[in-house]
Amino acid sequence: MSARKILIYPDPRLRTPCEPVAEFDQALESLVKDMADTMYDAPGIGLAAIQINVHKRVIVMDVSESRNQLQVFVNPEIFDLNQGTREVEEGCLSVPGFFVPVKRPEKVLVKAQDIQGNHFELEADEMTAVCIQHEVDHLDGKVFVDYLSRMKRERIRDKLVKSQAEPEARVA
Ligand code: GNR
Ligand code: NI
Repeated sequence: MSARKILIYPDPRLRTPCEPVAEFDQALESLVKDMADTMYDAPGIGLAAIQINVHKRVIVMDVSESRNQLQVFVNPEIFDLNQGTREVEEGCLSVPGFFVPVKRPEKVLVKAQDIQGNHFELEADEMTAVCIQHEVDHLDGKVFVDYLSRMKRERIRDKLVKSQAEPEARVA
C-alpha cells in the first residue's frame, strides 16, 4: 500500500503540463498501483497522476459502488458525442471540502491506451463521463474551480491557503 500525498489547489504544480506515456514498463505499473492506492485511500472516484506530482498522462478511476472496478486510462483523448450537456456537483481531492456544480458534455467518446499499451475506446455517460472529463482537465493543467467565477474561485483559494497554513482550521 503506497498512497502518496495529493497536491492541494492552488499548488502551481497542478498547472504543470503532462507528457504522454511512451514506455509501458514496470515503472508505469508501479505508478498505476500507487495511484490506485492513493485514490482508494482518499477515498475518491478518480485520480490523475499530476495530483501526486507525476506529470504524465495517466488516470485511474473507479465509479463503482463496490469499489472493485478499477479503470486505467493512459494517454486519453475525449470527443464530445453531442448528446447535450448536464450539470453535476463536482468535488476534487485537490480542492478538499468544496462541491460545486459544473456543466459538461453528457456523453463522450474516450480513446485511450491500457497499461500494456493496447488502444481501446469507450463511450462514457453518467458519472464515468463526468469523472473522465474532470481527470483529463487535470492532465491539461485545469482544475474544476477554473469553471467558476473569479470571485468564487478566489474565495475557495483563500480558504484552502488558510487551512493549509493553519491545519487545525481545516474543514476536510
Ligand atoms: O473523488 C472525486 N469525486 C468526484 C465527484 C464529482 C465529480 C468529479 C469527481 S473526481 C474526484 C477525485 C478527483 O479529484 N479526481 O481528480
Ligand atoms: Ni480532481
